Amino acid sequence: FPMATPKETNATKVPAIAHPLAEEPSEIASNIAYHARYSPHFSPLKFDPEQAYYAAAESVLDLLIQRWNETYLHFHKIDPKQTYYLSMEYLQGRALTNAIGNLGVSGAYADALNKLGHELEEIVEQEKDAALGNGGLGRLASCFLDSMATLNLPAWGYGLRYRYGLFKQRISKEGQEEVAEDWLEKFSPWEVVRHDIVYPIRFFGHVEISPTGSRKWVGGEIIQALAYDVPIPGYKTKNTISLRLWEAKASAEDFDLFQFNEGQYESASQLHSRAQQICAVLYPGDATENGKMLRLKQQFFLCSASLQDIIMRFKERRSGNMAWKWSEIPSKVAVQLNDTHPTLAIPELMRLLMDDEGLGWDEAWDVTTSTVAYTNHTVLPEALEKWPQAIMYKLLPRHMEIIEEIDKRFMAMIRSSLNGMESKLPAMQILDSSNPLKPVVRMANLCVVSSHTVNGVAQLHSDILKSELFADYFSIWPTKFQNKTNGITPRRWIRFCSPKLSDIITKWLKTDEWITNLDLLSGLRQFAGNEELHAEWASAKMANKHRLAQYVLHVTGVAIDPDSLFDIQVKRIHEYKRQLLNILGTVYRYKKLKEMTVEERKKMTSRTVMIGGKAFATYTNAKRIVKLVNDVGAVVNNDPEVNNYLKVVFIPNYNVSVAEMLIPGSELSQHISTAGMEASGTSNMKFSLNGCIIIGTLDGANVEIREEIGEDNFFLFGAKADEVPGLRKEREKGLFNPDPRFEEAKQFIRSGAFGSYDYNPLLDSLEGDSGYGRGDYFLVGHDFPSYIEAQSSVDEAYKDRRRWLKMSILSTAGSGKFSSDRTISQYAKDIWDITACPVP
Ligand code: B1H
Repeated sequence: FPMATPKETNATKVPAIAHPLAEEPSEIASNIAYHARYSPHFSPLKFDPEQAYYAAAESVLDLLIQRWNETYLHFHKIDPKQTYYLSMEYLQGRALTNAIGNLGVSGAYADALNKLGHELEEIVEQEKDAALGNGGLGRLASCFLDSMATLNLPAWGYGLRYRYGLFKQRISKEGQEEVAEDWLEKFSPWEVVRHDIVYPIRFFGHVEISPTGSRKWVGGEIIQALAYDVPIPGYKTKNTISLRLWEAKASAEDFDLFQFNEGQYESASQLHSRAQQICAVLYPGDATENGKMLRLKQQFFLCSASLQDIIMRFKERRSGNMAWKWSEIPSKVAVQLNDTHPTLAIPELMRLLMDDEGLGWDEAWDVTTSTVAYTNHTVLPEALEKWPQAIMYKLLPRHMEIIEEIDKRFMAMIRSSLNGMESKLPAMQILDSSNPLKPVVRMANLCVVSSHTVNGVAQLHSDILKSELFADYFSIWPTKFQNKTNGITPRRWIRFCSPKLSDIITKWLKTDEWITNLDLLSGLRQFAGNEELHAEWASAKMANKHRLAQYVLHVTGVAIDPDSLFDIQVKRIHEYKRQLLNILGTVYRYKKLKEMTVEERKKMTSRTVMIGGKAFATYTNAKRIVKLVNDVGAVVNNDPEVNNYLKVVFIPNYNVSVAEMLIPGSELSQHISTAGMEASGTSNMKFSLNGCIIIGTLDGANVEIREEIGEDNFFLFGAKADEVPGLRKEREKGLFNPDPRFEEAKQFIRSGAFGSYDYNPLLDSLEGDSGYGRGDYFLVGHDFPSYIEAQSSVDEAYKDRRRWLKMSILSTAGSGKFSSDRTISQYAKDIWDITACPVP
């Protein structure tokens, strides 16, 4: 083990005993040194932080594999009913801190790395985020896995192993630029390839009818799905479950050696490159015909591979028992669809049961509908998937037959048994051929018709599903609809990202059980006015603010003052989330500051406004908003007259790791979507849990957060969901009178105060006739005055330090409901009917 620096010397001194289950620092250090030496990924010439990270991660994987195997042997033996969570997205973020934290070996790892001349804090920074998701929906799936493991539930996640996950965001003079993020550049130490788990996935082809009338899908092309498993350790339990990610491969037989030898290299490996495309990127743009086909291929690839795997496991566990029946599937298997993206699981399960296993329609339908459940995550019309029938016929001819049959039988059922529903049929049908030029399949309708349970992700959202989006279905199947308010894992989102605050909570509650029983946080309420707690709370917050300020300086070059109010809005950039309301309010604040005398200014609360988030690459207005925030920041931060009172920072490349830095240092956070449009939101829960006060609308989970923490501890403004349609109508009739402050803010931007970029198209979307994307569809103008007033109340409240600290403590104290442990327990009981299966 050649040496080059003093750090390396330390590593070389440690004997490589490598007991794989070591949990003592010196043994762990040996294991890390062992991996640094014998893992073939790096030359053994150096032991720099990067190599130390990989070696440490591999040594953690040793610990996990042991638990993983025990978990699966145990599940195999007990054969409990098991849940399979199907999702096109997982936003896992980094794994090292989480893994050693859940295993309870963080301290031992810090010591071990010290012995090797490294700091744990520096080592964990080496890891790239696994960003196989876009935003809230993907992060929810990851929080759910953490809770399933922690609750010892027999469950698996299924997803795709994208080569390139969510893009990296760079900010230039032009605004946002997207760069491919190579999370697998070196390799990921957290995945294990399962060379023996491979399934064939067919695309295109045709349906063949046998003389007996049975149907079979044949021909087309076949791509292989290869399993990669990522271990998901539970907190303080042996149970370690699996996130199985599929990769697409062509087989060797599909490589045409003859053509290759003829020099036709591209056509020789055609299927190989087509296979490679499937998992190349997360959510490729679907504006083009090619893009649509690829996205649909991805969806089917996930569904088919996962269901073949599920059925294989079901059969495997029944081997030796000749008397088993297919009708037992629903008592052993629950499949949860994370939005409509994996809808094809429904016709694929039907196909596998009928065409491969020989079941009749009725039996296959009973099994399918008793197995599959669907979660809806949005009511935005543009996000409700509608696939052109023409593309579906081409790619999945047998599945289209099955979907047609489901649709036909559903309509017949309505016609024969339910009077007065006829008129509703066109909207309820799965196949929508109302536009003969472009008939489509409505995936949400297929899900509702074929699932035993449909749920929304916050109470308000679930109510909207019942009263609007799925009202007709609700009238015939009232018991099918449920609410499961989202949650977040307290491990990642407070215990590991804010250890100082966590220690204080443990000290005052005299137990750390709150980490797995978050309702215990309510025990902090009795101390909300306690001065000693206030001092400790304030000091932890201040330390987190300092850490955040350093980070901001590092990534943006802007120095921010930890004594100012840290006001944060981070989430995907979207017009309905109304970052534009935030920045218009900030522009208004800036203008007022400019107009003040020095004396007046001195009375103002100093603020640092931070906004971060990625805009979809082709979403023009979202990109204009990113540019505007950056332009406003450039002017305000360099204005010596006011920059002690206001800074505006765009946080680049917002992702899970950045969130873990921002949220603990936040004091005010903005969740200000137009009421009725944000299904739930989950960052609101993370901020609140970390003692951050919310300014927000009555939308999504905000409603429930406000209920839990008390209305005095929440800065509310804006129209309510049931007022929104009326307000849009009024506007249509020309009855809307804009507040002069709103006009002033827009005019200030139009005047060129923030540079010469043409912001008129963006601001014009807030004016004129109503309609989606114009006429201020998102009601920024309507809510602006109440927003500005709520912000003034924030300024006043922040001046009263004791009041603010009390609100902060009460926010944390009231966040118990929003643990994903609570959410997952409810899914397990009310939808999946599964129970814990702890490894002894
Ligand atoms: C949510 C999505 C989504 N809802 C389409 N819908 C996508 C839709 O790639 N696509 O095509 C990707 C994602 N994401 C979010 O889900 C909601 O907006 C949040 O309010 C909610 O908290 C989150 C989790 O339920």
